Amino acid sequence: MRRILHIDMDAFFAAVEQKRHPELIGKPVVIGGDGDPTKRGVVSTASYEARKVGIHSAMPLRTAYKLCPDAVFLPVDYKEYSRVSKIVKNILKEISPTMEDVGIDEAFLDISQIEKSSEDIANEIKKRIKDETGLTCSIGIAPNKLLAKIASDMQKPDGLTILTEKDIASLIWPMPVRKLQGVGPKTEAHLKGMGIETIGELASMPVDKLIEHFGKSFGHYLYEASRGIDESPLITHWEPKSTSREVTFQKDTDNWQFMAKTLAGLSKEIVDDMRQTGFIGKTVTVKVKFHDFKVVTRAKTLDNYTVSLEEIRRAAFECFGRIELKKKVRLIGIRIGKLEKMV
Ligand code: TTP
Ligand code: MG
Repeated sequence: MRRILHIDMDAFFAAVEQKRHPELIGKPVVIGGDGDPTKRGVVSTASYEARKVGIHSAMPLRTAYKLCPDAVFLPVDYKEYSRVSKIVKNILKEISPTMEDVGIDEAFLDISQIEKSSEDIANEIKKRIKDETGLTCSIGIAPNKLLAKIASDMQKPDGLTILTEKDIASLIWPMPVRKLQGVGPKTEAHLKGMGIETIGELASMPVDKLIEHFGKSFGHYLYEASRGIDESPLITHWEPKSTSREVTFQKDTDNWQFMAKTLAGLSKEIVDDMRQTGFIGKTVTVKVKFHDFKVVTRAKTLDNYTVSLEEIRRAAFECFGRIELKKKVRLIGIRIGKLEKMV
């Protein structure tokens, strides 16, 4: 039985600021733009005190200012948040080397092999993070990534939620469909049109019907996800049998054609590279890092090993198409995994 842990730091940017400026503890703190709420820009995050009056991520700073003129507004200091993030990731890697880094304040950890209870492992992580950074986090533990991520969000802040398959009907099914990874506003609206609002209602749909509405791949995904089924592996960055290329844009972009052109270029580079070194590969992974450093990856396993530019590019675009581009993009990358030496 797999045991997957998902960890997400609480009000991350705001908590880091409150830690280094203790006079801000207990106060409404809003992080965003260059910290001037009269200028354009959006809220990156807000302390829980500021959330009480309705301030949230992505809200214009000016709106936040209207809601709470007394809040402390601070600029985003990615350098400091990345420094703290590294400390957290190093603690996690010491607990288990199988870690998937999902962004500045999030990660998955495979703890299946550790001979301690889930609760003990979570408490050890919480204590070490608290000791070394002064911050709190929320942890979810479940048989797979899909459920672990939902679990970590269930009792924020400083939460610990352990889910088993038995909890799916009672705890997951009453939740809105949006809680499922990959279900964004568009899918939510489409499902609503079909009379489906909760994960349980989604689970009552026959797979054929979902495929009819959402295509084979996503329809099948929804069918399984609504049942809490997810066999996706952790994508660790030290996988030796892979090759990757990525590009950080000079300016964050929402230009689809520009991103597509970049992805096509990266596919070509990676295929040239594989041909030169004599490798063939079977899985294609596309990674997108958004302006807020959140990372989304989508992978496709091909039916056969290949070094065909056309097959690899097609798979890359299929993966790219499954990523919801609702925020500006900072980086795009491609990786070919399961490499084999050509004989
Ligand atoms: P989140 O984990 O989504 O938010 P959070 O850690 O601030 O709060 P929570 O306790 O609910 O987890 O995002 C992590 C950091 O990423 C957040 O502190 C700031 C940044 N971020 C943005 O810059 N813009 C955004 O729209 C979001 C959602 C996050
Ligand atoms: Mg967080």
